[in-house]
Amino acid sequence: MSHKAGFVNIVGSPNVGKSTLMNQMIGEKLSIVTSKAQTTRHRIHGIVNDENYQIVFSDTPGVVNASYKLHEQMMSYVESSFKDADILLFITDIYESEMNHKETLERIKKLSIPVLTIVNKMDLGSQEQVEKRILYWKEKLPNAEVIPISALHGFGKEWVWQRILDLLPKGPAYFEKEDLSDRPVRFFVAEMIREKIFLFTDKEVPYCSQVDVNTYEEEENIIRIRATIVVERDSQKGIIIGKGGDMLKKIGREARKDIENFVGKQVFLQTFVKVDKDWRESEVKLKKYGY
Ligand SMILES: Nc1nc2c(ncn2[C@@H]2O[C@H](COP(=O)(O)OP(=O)(O)O)[C@@H](O)[C@H]2O)c(=O)[nH]1
Ligand SMILES: [Mg+2]
Repeated sequence: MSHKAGFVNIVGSPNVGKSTLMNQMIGEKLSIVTSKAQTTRHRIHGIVNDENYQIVFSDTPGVVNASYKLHEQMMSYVESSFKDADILLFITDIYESEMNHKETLERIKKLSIPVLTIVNKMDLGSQEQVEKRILYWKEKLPNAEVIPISALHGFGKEWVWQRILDLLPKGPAYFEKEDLSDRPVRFFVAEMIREKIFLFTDKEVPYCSQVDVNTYEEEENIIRIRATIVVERDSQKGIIIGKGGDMLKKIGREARKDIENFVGKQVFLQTFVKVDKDWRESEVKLKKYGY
């Protein structure tokens, strides 16, 4: 059998389970997952290697109508994801009755590559409910194959996997076969801290936060990391720090556990908080923070 390789790109509305599915497919937590919409801000590649194939998954931010500069940047990642896909996984869930973002739907209709419509969170619905969604999407996107799954529980994963392998184009690998991602460890460290901010704080705070890894020093038995949480206002800084520093300690403690799991080594994590007024609105600042 000749070698297969290709880009499998995941798109869909916010909160339908794109990151959960990507983590399931690569068997490693690369993309952060929370119950809040718009957790994912970048395109994140996760690579699965086998002797006979290489699949480059890419998770994207949910499609939204852009209301500020960071959104525009996030949507451009989604756009690029349409362009280089060999297979598109369009994810929806049993609750999404209609696609809010019409342009994305139109865009998918015009694609000439294979599209799989994945109806996620089937564990939360009755069989009737799931069947209704399947019929709906078959009608909306007649060229796409519809697959019901539960990404959280791994149900239907093998089906998706088999279809991807069937549809993957023949070709040589794009990345080294040892690679798991094209992103450096520092990126994932920042993402794991950002996930805790999403989990533990509310309202606008997570959306106005950004994490910068300032130093990452690997010693024989320990990795020393200094990271700065950047927010937009003093009031948000107060919330991130919390009473007597409690919140910042909690974010740091929980993030450190995840980072230690990820790097397989003891970690010493120091976190700081800084205000950078309206960073989400400034092109220069977005660039500086890696968007
Ligand atoms: N019950 C259930 N929850 C799920 C499933 N897939 C994802 N979720 C949850 O839905 C929320 C959003 O998931 P996430 O992967 O971050 O969605 P994304 O915004 O599309 O990347 C999280 O709380 C997940 O745990 C599923 O199959 N069943
Ligand atoms: Mg996500």
